[in-house]
Amino acid sequence: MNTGVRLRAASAGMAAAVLAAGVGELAAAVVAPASSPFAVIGAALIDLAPPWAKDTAIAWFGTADKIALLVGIAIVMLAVAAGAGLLEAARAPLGEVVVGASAAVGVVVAVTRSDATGIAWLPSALAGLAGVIAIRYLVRLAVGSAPGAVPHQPPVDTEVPRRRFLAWTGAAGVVGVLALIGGNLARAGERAVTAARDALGLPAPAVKAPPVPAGAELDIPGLARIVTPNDAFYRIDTALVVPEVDPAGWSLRIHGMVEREVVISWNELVSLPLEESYTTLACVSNPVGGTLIGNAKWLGYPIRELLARAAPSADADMVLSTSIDGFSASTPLDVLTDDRASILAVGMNDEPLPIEHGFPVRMVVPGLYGYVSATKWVVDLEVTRFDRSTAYWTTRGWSARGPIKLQSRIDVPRRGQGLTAGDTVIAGVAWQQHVGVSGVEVQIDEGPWVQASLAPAISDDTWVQWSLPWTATEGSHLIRCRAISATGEVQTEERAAVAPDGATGWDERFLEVFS
Ligand SMILES: Nc1nc2c(c(=O)[nH]1)N[C@H]1C(S)=C(S)[C@@H](COP(=O)(O)O)O[C@H]1N2
Ligand SMILES: [Mo]
Repeated sequence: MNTGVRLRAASAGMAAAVLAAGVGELAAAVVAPASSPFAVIGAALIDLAPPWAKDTAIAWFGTADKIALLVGIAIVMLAVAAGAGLLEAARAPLGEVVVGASAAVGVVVAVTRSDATGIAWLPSALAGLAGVIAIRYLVRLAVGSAPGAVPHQPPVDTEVPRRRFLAWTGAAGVVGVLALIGGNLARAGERAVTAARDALGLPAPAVKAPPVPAGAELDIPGLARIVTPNDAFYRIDTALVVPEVDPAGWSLRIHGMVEREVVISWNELVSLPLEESYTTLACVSNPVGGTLIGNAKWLGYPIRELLARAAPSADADMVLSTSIDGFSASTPLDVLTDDRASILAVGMNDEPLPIEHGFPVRMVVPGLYGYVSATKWVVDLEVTRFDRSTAYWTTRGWSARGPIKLQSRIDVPRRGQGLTAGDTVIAGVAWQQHVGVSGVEVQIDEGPWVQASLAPAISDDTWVQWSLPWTATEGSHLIRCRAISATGEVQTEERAAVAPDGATGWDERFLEVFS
């Protein structure tokens, strides 16, 4: 094969793959969004990824980790497709076999997902069909022989077949891209759930949260707001395609080591006396100084009350909560039955839960990292024991229990903000949910620790803002902070990685102050 033929064969393979991906995405949009080939392959990769891969993905891409994964899958797919094109040109139908086998992997993964519907196989199967036909036809054009001829005959490299090749390959690519775009715009189910959410009024709370205390919001530019707006709230989950749960069809089953099983529907849940509470959620993958933390006013019903209906047996010590997409979390039973505001939440900052934050129902538990407590799109609570059952991240190297560690963060001054000498303010947030923070200290240029002033906290279940006036002098400076908990614990200097149970260490900023 000469270079021209090789290039065309590889392009033919890639065009066939783009067409196949488009067909798969479009089919999925109509019949089963969560079963699109990209969604299922991505979901399987997320599930198979070792713990360090999750760390690295979040460390590199933060909350854009999902886009990074999809781009990665696309690159690998194009590379495989180019190879399949070459293979098809050299020895048909080997390229078709590669495309067909890739689609078959998609089908198998799609039907084995926990949220698979009866037609979960269809998008990948149609994608495979389109891919096989396209690569067969396009590669034949690429090697310059007419369709129907044997492709590895000596190429007849003339102008007319080349034009025909370019036209067909271009068309396949363009149609594929349009189908990809169309499929993603036309997620029928996602639109239906959005409409269902828009149509819902938020039920009135029976117990309102006390107002945010005066002075809790320091209003310093650059400092995280005391209540995080929904659209700025961090999002972390394993769901490449957001689960679509219609409240009308939602129910939660409480079972396992209980006296009686309890099933509760959406209508029953929202007719119960709902309570408001402020709770700061934090991700175990939040590095020191990181932003995978947010504070909201939640509206929900105490899980304690629902568990009481089911009557857990005395030797149970854990509740395994499971989401519709198969994610699960292990929460100590006593944390769900003591007097804290562990709730099945339906509202977030006076709105129904945003779809990506768990609509229609999620768990919110003060004091524990999200991976062991904050199950979104929750549908099942199994009362069990830590020695009998294991949650999603526990099987991937994370700790079975995840109490939030004492932490503090410097928000301002920001590095590289172009600070000039003179009076300024150092400010940030500190937290140890359900324990509370009693103080924050700041150290400048390795000097003595100075007490910052602490704004009033909303409650022990939320973070708190702190600030310290500072007269900045020209030159480089190193600023550190550490929190002191309500029980007198001083935030440790010792650096720990996020895995297996949360980062520790002091947040620090190197700053350049200009004249
Ligand atoms: N269904 C489901 N719920 C989930 C997760 C998930 O992957 N799937 N991730 C958990 C983790 S690790 C965190 S930190 C919180 C984040 O909640 P948020 O996205 O609303 O901020 O959700 C938790 N609930
Ligand atoms: Mo998390």
